[in-house]
Amino acid sequence: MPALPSHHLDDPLASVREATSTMLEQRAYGYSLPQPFYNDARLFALDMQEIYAKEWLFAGHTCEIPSKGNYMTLQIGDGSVIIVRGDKGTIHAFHNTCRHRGSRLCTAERGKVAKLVCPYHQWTYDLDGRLLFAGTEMGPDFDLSDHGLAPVAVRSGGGYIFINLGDNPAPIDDFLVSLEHYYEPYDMENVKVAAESNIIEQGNWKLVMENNRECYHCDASHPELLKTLSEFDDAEDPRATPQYKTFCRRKQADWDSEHIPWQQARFGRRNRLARTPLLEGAVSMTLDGKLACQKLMGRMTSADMGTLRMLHLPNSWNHFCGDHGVSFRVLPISAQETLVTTKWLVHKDAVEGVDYDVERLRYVWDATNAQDRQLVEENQRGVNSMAYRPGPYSPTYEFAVIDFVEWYSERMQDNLNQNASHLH
Ligand code: 3BY
Ligand code: FES
Ligand code: FE
Repeated sequence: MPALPSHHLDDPLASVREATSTMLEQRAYGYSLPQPFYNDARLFALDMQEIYAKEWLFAGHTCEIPSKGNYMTLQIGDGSVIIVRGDKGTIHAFHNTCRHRGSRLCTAERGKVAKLVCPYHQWTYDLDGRLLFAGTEMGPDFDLSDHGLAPVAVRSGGGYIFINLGDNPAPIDDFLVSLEHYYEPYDMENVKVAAESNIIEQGNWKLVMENNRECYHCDASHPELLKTLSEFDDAEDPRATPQYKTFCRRKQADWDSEHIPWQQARFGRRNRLARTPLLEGAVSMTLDGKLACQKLMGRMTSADMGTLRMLHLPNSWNHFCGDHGVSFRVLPISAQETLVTTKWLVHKDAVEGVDYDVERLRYVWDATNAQDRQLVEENQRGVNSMAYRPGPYSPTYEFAVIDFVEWYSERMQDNLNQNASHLH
């Protein structure tokens, strides 16, 4: 049998890396990606290695693990990750795999524990990942300190928890400082998740993100959302009319008087923060534009806060009104399956049935998610056609999709090159 070139033995994805790098070099700016980026299982494996295992990911909110021992888990590709609150409020993250024979430690999506105890043979870890106990049968040379849980980098800001599975995470500090600033009015330690939805869309995660980055499709597909949301992202939008700009300036002056941040902040193409007005007369993303929750968030004194939009590539977008916030988290499952988790947040003292009605709170984004899911799934089915070719994005309606594809291509290419320089 002829020997395989050695690099193929080391790395089953070696040929995919080369092909992907070449496709990215040759791709046309402003066009959708070549077909394998959306439907190929090997390219999906590369996405998981080079993007999801190396870039900062939005994982969840600090309010979901309010006190010591509270944990949550999430699935990133083949691996599960535990995020747990330890001593003095510190947040730790670990790969959810026991150092004995690899069993998953935490099997639930969330819970509260005193210690992390493996369900298989009861090896017991402290909340900071140190192995405390492994029975009496591991032999004389066994050293507990060699068998702590594998850590995952974790940072938080403005109530948002981010994790990074890589060995060498890029700095994220500037963005976290900004998150603190923009979310300060919401007092994110005193909010709660009032509702959550988990949808599995039959589409590649990049189609999910691309769909979110444009409102070209909104007019035809999102009647509920467009009752309150302007198709213009903000006053800088190329389509913003003079009237809209004047309207923005009036709102911005109101927000300034309350010290509510609204200015657009960007961190490369990865993050964007900006507060933009809702349609005139609307104060919340509901069908009638009236409040969904009577108790406002944080230190808000007026409901008329527009929406604070927060983007985090590769996997989150967010809208925060004065009375409630909505966060979205995108986790790929396979080349053509993606989990989209939506969480509706309100003041932690808001009372269900008194201050808010869950059905009303979630109505608009449930409807919008269902519509987007259909769009993404039809996009995927069409992209799978033998006749699919990359198509042009609109420079005025889809500039943010271009930004996403540019971010993705650059991160993929950079991370591939870093691997190459490690190997040689
Ligand atoms: O999430 C947003 O901001 C909207 C909803 C639909 C399209 N997108 C730009
Ligand atoms: Fe965890 Fe054995 S696999 S204790
Ligand atoms: Fe949409």
